[in-house]
This record gives sequence, C-alpha cells and structure tokens, in this order.
Amino acid sequence: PLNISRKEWKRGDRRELMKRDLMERYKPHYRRHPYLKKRIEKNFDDFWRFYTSIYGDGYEQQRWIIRIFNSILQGLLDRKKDMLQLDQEREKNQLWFQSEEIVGGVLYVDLFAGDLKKLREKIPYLKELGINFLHLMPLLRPRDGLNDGGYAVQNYRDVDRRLGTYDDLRKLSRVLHNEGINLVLDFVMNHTAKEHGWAQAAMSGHTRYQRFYHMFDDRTIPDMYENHLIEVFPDFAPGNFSYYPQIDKWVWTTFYEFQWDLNYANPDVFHAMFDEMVHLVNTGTDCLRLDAVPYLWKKLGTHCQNQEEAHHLLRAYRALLKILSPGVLFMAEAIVAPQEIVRYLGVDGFEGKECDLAYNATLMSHLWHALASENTHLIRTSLSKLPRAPRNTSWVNYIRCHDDIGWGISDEFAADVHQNGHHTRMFCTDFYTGKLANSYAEGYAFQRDYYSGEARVSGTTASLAGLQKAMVEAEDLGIDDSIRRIMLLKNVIFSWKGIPLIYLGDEIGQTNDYTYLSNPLKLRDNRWVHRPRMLWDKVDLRDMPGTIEHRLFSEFRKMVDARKRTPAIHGASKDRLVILDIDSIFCFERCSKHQDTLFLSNFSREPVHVPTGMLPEKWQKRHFRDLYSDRVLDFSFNEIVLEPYGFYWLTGT
Ligand code: OTU
Repeated sequence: PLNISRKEWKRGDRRELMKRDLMERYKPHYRRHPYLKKRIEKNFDDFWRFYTSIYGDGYEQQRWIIRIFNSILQGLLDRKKDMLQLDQEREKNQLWFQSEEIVGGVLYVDLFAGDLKKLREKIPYLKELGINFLHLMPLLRPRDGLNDGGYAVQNYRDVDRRLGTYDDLRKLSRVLHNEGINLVLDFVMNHTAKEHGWAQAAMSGHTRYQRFYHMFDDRTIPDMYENHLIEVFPDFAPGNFSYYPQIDKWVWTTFYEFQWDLNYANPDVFHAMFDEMVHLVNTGTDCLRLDAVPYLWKKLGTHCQNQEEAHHLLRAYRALLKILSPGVLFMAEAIVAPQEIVRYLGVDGFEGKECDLAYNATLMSHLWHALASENTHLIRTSLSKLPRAPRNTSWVNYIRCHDDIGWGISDEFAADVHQNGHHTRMFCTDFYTGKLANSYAEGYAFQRDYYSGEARVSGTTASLAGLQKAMVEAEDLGIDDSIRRIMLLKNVIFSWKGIPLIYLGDEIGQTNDYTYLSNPLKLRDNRWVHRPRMLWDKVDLRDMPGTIEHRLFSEFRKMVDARKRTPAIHGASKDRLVILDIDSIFCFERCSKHQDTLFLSNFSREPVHVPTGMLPEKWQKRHFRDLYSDRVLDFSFNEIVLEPYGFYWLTGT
C-alpha cells in the first residue's frame, strides 16, 4: 500500500517524501542492520536522481521504488554474516582495490580446472602466482548448445550444471575469501538467452514479458534503427534483429540471435534485473563484471551505444548496491572508443557514482600497436589526451582477455600524430594476422568489416608476441625476443594505474589452441583459439630451469613481487606521462608519499640509450635502484641503457 497521498505527492518534495517513507518502512530492521538507515540516507538521493531521470517521478513510480527497496531488504536478510561484515569493513576502506597488492587473473572454470570443486584444488597455484582478484568467466546456467562462452544466460540463479551446483559456487567463494582471493563474477546485463523464463513467456504470447524485450511487428522500426547501428558479429549474426514466426515478431538481438536485448525503458526490467543482481551478489562475489553495458539503452537515430541513459542506469544500480552491499564493486565492460570508455568511470561530475573499475581497452590495443610499430607516439598521445580515471576508480589493465582485440584507435588521435586512423588499424590487423613480411605474430582476423576491411584479431598473448612461430622454427633468438615482448607488455600493465589482469596460461606462455576446430559448438568462433585448455604438464615445467615455462613463470613471479613492494603503484599516487624525444620509449612517473618511481619501457628490438639530461630534473642522476630487478644501477656517461624490449622501474638510491 502507498502511504503518501496523491495530494502530498503533487505538492511536496517527492524525493524527500519517498526517502522518509522508505526509512519509516524499514525502521523495524535498523536494530539488526544498524547501517541500513545511514546507507539509505547517504545513497537515496543519487538513486532517485538517476532513476527518475529515466522513469520519471509519477505517483505510480512509488510502487516500483518500494519493490526495489524490498529487494534490498530481502537481500540484506539473506546476506551471510561474513559478507555483511566485509561490507562494513570496506565501507571504511572504500579504495581497497587500489592497493599495489592487488593482482588479477581470469579463467574459464572448465578449461582451467574441470569444475568448481576441482578449482578449489588449484587455489595453491593461484596463490603461488600471487593472484588475489579472480574473475571466473560466465558460470551461471547458460542455454544448451551454442551459448557464446556462457554469455547467453538461461537462469541467473543457477550454475552451469557441468561446473557444479549453486552450493559449490558459494563454497568456492568462501574458500577463496579464506585464502585472501577476491571473486569477480559476470552479470550479463544487456541480454538474456532466448530460453530464459522471461523470453519463453514472451515467446508464448505473455505481453508483460514481451515488454521485457524490444519486439516489433514488422521491419519498419527495425529498419529505421538499422540505418544507424553497427554489427557486432557481422559474420555469425548479421543485423541487429531476428524474426520469430511463432509470435510473428522481430526481436532486438545485438549479438547472437539467441541473445535477446533487454528493454530497460521498462521499469519492470529494471526491477527484475536488480533482483537477479541481488541474488548474484549474495553468492559472495566482490565485484560484478557488467557485460556489454554500452548497449543498454536504445535511441532512434543514434548508434545506440554509450547513451546517457545507459550511464544513468549504471548510476542508479550503483547507488542501490551501496545500500545492500557496499563491499561489492562494479566493473564496466565497455570496449568502445577511448573517449567513451572513461565515462563509465564517472567523469564530469559523476565521480564515484558509476563504475569502480573498467577494462582499459585503450591501453591494451595501443600497447599492441606500439609493439608492432616499435613506436610509442600514438599510445602516449592517446593516453595523454584522455581524461584521467577519477581518483576513486581504477582501470583494469590487461594485454589480452577472452575476447578478440579490437583496434580501438581513434581517427582523431591518429591524426594528431600524422597517421591515418584506418591505415593504422589495418596495419595492426595485418601485422597480427601475420600478413606483413616482418611479422612474428600468429593471429586470426575476427569479424572483418565488409566495407572498411578492418578486422579485430584473435590469438593468445604468446602467439601474438611471436612465441608460437619461434617455437615451431626452433629459433632461439626468436624465443628470447618473444619472451622479452611478453614481459615488456606485462610490465606496463603491472605498473600503470589500476589492477593488472592476467589471462591464466599466459604466465607460462600458452600458445593458440586449435582443438576448438573439432568442436561444432566452437568452430565458427575463432575467439576460442585464445581460450586454451590449461596445460598442467606445461605448468609443471615452471620448476625446470632452461624451459620457456620456467623463464616466463619466474619473470612473472618477479613482477608480482616487484609490484607489491612498489608503493608508487598504489592508486593514490600521482602519475604523469613523461614524453621523451625517442620514438620507442614509453615513460611515466608515479609519485607517492613514500617513494617516486620512473617507469621506462623500450618498444624497440634494438637497445636504446636515454640521456639522463632528457629526463625531468629530479631524475637527472647516475645511480638508481631498479625496483623490478631489485638491483642498484650505475649509469655512467649519463645515459640509461635499455636492452631490446627492456624496461626499468627506477627510483632513487
Ligand atoms: C562481451 O563482449 C563479452 O566479453 C563477449 O565475450 C560476448 O560475446 C559479448 O559481450 C556478448 O555477451 O562485442 O567482441 O562494448 O564490445 O560487450 C566482444 C562492449 C563484444 C562489447 C562487448 C562484447
């Protein structure tokens, strides 16, 4: 029942009325959950502002808001004691994720360990690696058959049967926490599988559920939208709409035909998805990876990505989870133009109100470009032109994930360094698919664009960096170089502001896995080439000096240790790019209360001498400590000498 009369609603301050009404309703629970009152007081205004900017503040909207807050209350009542406690600790230490101690890893449960139970047995390996922020690829119950690597969820409250049960997941999350490892889970927010209960109800004609999706009676409106849309998977899912004769309707399907985009213009969807989110949060996850967020809002006449409303939705959900589970982070998966990605971290007045983390796809793709071209003009120009990540957020820095590499290089930034954007992206594709004469890479074109010829690229880190070719040709120098290249890229993601995220298997240099070609459910999607089954025989070689695995693994360990003992890597330090007049050098400085550090990377296959006179004044000296190798270096002749693909983490002695 509504407590506020229409008259009051009409005349009064609706936000205050609603807030007071909710606070009154939850009073009986303040004794057991004393923080609830404070959290509502603190976050309600944000929720209201963003929620009503989408759904309005009509009298009936109260009913939705009360439902939403009832979901919070239910979530709080179901929430386990240890989680409630962690929430409170993290409320006092909100920027825990900015610590230099945090090191991320990502894996597929089945390919890495078999199932959730067996994954528990692999925890010692994760600890040996120093990983304490672990993203498990989608593991909620997917549709049968093709499921886009789990990104077509049939039931958000159940676990993929092949991996285990819901209890196994809860148990795993508890065990991980006891071992000091944070858990990241996917919340596939933009779409459900067409086998999801809602979609099934829609398919059988239930109008309430048809409104959960974007459905059209004929092609008129889809065609109007289509004029401005891009295709994400032009090869296996051309167009953005699919026809279903059972209901004689066209349904919005940005990705595969079996992934139905949710209609967030409907408050029913906002609430229903919030309920699913609450449930997921209560498995004990520390961070939700929000999949495909750029697509959440559709607006005719636009390309329907990165709309302001999509941001409002994330901000409204952010405010709600701060009430239920302030210990849980939001990580945006928005692989879009550099200028757009950063907006998911809440810039321009929305600092701290949107996502806490976001994939740094700009850094990732530009690192590969710098490596191929042995030139850092583009990466440093692009990075220096972008707004900084707000101080209460962090990037997730990676060189590779489970997806293809998209060449997120902007025409504008390319023009700033007198390059043509299209040609630059073509160069990257050609280089990493091994088309250019001097290329060492073994990658594959993914979803080539019919008009521009541009394509994203699939391939593991090791294969793209040349290890696969060098091993086939048994070329010692090639092997040395590719190991250097891999470590060069890793060194940047380990020291750049944010959390480094390693795709498990990279630490021992796993190359492309071609077995997907004999699996009918995988064979058309070459992203599976870089999602190899973990080769535990190779892992065992990490202890055998002289092997590639040993070399890579020990360097990786060294890097984790170095990161953890470098205070300037903490998110609170001040960072700035240092532009040197040497094409192949990427240099930045990070200054903390405790120590200043200068990071230098050489993207050239040749050694490079950097005259110390080129550096900012405080770095013009002769003796340094390299925090990576933990050695004191003496650069006589006033030159810092970097080996081919070499790098230093320098501090004063
Ligand atoms: C994500 O990626 C997932 O990471 C993919 O594995 C899924 O297939 C997809 O969503 C659908 O769920 O286009 O090529 O801007 O780029 O959401 C990968 C975001 C993708 C999109 C991204 C998408």
